[in-house]
Amino acid sequence: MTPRALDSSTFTVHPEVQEALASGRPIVALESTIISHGLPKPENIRVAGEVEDMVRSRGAAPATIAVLAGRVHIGLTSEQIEEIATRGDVSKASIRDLGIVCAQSGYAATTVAATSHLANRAGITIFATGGLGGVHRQARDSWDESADLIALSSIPMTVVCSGVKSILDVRATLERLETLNVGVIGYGSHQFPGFYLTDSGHTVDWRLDDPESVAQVISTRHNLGIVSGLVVANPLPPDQQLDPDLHDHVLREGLNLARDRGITGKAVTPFLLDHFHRSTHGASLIVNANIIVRNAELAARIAVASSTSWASRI
Ligand code: PSU
Ligand code: MN
Repeated sequence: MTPRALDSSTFTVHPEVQEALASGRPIVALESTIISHGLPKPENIRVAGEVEDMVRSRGAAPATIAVLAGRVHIGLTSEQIEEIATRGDVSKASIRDLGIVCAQSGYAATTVAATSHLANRAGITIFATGGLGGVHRQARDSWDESADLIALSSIPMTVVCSGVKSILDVRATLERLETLNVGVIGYGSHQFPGFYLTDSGHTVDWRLDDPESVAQVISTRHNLGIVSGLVVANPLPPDQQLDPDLHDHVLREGLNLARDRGITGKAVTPFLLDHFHRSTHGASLIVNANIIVRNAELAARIAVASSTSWASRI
């Protein structure tokens, strides 16, 4: 599935990922913005490691993606994960930033959009994260809509996530996903998850209940020549979600603070996530970490089911 050979002056593929690509073994791409900008230190290093361990324990190779000293790394060593988690000069890169960061030998963590682009470039088709970017509240005035959405309209990536962060306008985001031809599947539920919360209050048309069914949809989309992405929305079990009252209170507070302090653009998401982590005294952090690890587990199971069904056809 590799579109064209990767240019070795730009890309470094970790040996574990290289071996998996060569032998058709399952791989799960992982983004790095959640490490550098989404989670506080030092928990970010721990969570990034747990996520990779989970992927391996389910039989797939983890490929955390980031830009280090101008090179795109598909798969990181634990030292490189630590670098992304701790350096002060790691920028948050969407697709449009990649060319600049690489040409200037910079360091960047990749968003869902940039990770999807790079994973696809490397021939990886399944990706796990916490929450997708989306349409921000008041987007009618600010025009703030994540490039994640438009990226997924033209990249055939399956993204396992727990919906979009509750800080966003969920209804508008679902509308945009429809407009942009991005498939949305509820995993084990017709309710679209609300990231920290099990249920965003919005429903989705399609529900699948096991990794094999998702793998079948992925291969059928491929046969149909559909080149847009597929979102697999994986809700937390209700007993693992953040307390909904606490959530609503902290969210209102955070949105007001962001407005009062004039926080805009790509700083909005990290600001609100940080506010959540501080104001819930770490409760949201535990939930956030759990979300990412669970999504990595499901993505690995889908990747394994996909490679098994491909193999059985040869
Ligand atoms: N969801 C999280 N934490 C994050 C992000 C999403 O729970 O850090 C990151 C992802 O990398 C996503 C990006 O792609 O935020 C979206 O940012 P923006 O809204 O600026 O496009
Ligand atoms: Mn934005």
